[in-house]
Amino acid sequence: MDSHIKSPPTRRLSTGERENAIDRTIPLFPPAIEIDEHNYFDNNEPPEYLEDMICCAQEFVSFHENNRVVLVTSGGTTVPLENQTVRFIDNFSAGTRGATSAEYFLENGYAVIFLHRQFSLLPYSRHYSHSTNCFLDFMEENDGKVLVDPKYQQEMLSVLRKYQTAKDNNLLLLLPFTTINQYLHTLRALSVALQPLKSRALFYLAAAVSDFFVPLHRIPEHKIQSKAGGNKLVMNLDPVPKFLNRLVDKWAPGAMIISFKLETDSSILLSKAKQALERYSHQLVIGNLLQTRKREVVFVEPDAPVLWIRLTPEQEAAGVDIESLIIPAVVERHSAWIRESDNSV
Ligand code: PAZ
Repeated sequence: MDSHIKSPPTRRLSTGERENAIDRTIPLFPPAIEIDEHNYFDNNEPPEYLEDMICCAQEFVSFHENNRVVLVTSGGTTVPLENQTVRFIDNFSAGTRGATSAEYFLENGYAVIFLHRQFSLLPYSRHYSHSTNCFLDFMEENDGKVLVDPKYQQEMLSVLRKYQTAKDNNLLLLLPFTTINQYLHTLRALSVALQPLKSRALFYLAAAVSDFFVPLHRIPEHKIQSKAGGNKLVMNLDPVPKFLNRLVDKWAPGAMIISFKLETDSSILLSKAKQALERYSHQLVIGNLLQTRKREVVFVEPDAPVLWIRLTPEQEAAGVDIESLIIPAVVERHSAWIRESDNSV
């Protein structure tokens, strides 16, 4: 063999074969430090509406100054490829986990700030929205009037009452995001707004947040044009800084923080969840697999054995939400967190 011919690189790069289409050997990004925070937030402008959102959040927090407040993040962030956005990168999350969890937090006496992807599922209305649950299928015409079909009356009445209680008591604040940049600016601002609540603030970070993005200075203003000859579009994405440790140490000191870890490969779920806990030193990572997320999750927390929470086949068949098991377990831990914080003052 000619000694000048180099052997092929061992790193798996895109070769056109399905299993090699994406290089997954990306090293772990280090957690963000102060300079990363400045770089990101100084160079990626806040959304225009941010000040209004902060005012709403501050009012909500003052109204609930003696209550527990949970910030639930829900749905997926987008990565725009153009400033006047026609195309963007998205992910699968519909917001089911977040919207369902918010309902159980409300049932457990929490006030909820629901930071969600615009047009994703919302607490209560999720029961009657989108293509699988179209609200029109729950209605019937009777003597020229539109009524709820009697077979859905009881269930809808129960959802309606909970929804109205949340509204009448100012227990639910809905704040939308679409892009990763809007999400990060809003998360940081809300964390600061929640600081007065100290340990009574809970962060339940269920949103599916992009790992890569196009920084503002590289986003083209207008729609990317395809040229004759079918040239390829090559994307150059930067890693999104890992701000969870900034949230834990600087943005929300004293609050209890729960993150989610999603994987598709069951053999790495636990190790990735443990790694996240070690790196960010927060209180709980809830691991879940894409394929089984509606029926099982795993709690990974410091100084405790891992805890699997699973629906039984009977519960699954009866349509029980796994969040009805997750949230009481979270509330128990948050109560302990508040007690410990009170004792250490
Ligand atoms: O929105 P959904 O109910 O379809 O999915 C929820 C989820 C899988 C996005 C959530 O449980 C989760 O794991 N969020 C964190 C995702 C991540 O690791 O970035």
